[in-house]
Amino acid sequence: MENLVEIVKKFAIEGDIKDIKPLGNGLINDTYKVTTKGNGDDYVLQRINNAVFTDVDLLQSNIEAVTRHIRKKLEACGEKDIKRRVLRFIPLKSEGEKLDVLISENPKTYYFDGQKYWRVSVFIQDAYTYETVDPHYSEMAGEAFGNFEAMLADIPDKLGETIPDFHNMELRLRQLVQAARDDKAGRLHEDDHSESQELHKILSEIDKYGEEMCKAEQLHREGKLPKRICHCDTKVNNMMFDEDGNVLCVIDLDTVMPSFVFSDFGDFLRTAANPVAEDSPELDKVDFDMNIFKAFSRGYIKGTKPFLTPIEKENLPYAACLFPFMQAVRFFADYINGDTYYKIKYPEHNLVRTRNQMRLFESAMSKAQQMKDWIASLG
Ligand code: GN1
Ligand code: MG
Repeated sequence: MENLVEIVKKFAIEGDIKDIKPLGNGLINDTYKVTTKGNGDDYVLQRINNAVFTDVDLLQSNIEAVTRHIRKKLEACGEKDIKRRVLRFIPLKSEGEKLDVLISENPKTYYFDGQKYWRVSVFIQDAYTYETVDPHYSEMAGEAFGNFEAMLADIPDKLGETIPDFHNMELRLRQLVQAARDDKAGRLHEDDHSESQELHKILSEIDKYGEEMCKAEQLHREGKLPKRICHCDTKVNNMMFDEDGNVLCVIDLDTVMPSFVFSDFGDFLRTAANPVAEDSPELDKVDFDMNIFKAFSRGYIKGTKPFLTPIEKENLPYAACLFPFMQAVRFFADYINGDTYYKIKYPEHNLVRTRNQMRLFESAMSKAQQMKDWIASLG
């Protein structure tokens, strides 16, 4: 805690720190809430996982460009509650003597303590995130993520890929093949036959659908599918709602980068349409909920009306299948690699997640035709 206080003090925050406590349940970064004394703003402190985001400078300049652009748009349409509608990152304190910091228009919004990278943003007051949503909230979230993409369609800055080829299915499959070849943790060749048999079964199941799931890369190569600025981590809990249930803003902007629209559409449904958490071992409860799909797609198509092409639209059902599949491949590769990427709470955690996501994928695939009919009916 002492150490964290010292870190927060490097940033130009207002008010005195009262306490700092862990916040949220992200799988990559470490997040804390910084409460200040009195009525002023509270803050969010995050340690940026630079094993995952290796170019922190690029990461923060993407985020600054995105929040600046959205803030401008909101101001232009007379938004009164800007503070709760877009994240604001706090620059480092200028230490008086550092001329380059003083004259720079865009002072740095991250701090490197010699080992770790940190950043601070304003905590959004009276905002709520949810782990599950009903169809009504899903429709609003769909429109809000659609609007988010629409707002960023004319961003003047060129954003880089903070994780190159982040949602490239071909790459994710190659990484799984490599993991299986290396079998670093020895999990594919365990003495326990029933476990290694299960792992091989999952591998062959993934192999069966691999090519079909790489349709996006294929369409892109044929020049039929553009990359646009997307959020790329549209988990349900990355959207904030106000006390009356209205959408406030989108958070967790680390992965905002050029991608296919399938990323945002598919990843939201991966978490929202599954009645249980992505790491639930209760496989019989895993199901792809069509009511959530219908509501979310209605909202999303409304929000993306200004730009969505027919090819993008007709492939939204594919996106809904792709994301549980891709996540299964990523969790499984991490399991085989010996759990080096995602935080885990117990040794089989990544395997449990893999089973869950494969089950969700199968459920979504079984509803693909229903999804297509629904999307076509939305006109
Ligand atoms: C990670 O950090 P968090 O929990 O928001 C991951 C996402 C996965 C998700 C699975 C940079 O997101 O891509 O979908 O876990 N983020 C990164 O829960 O890999
Ligand atoms: Mg998150």
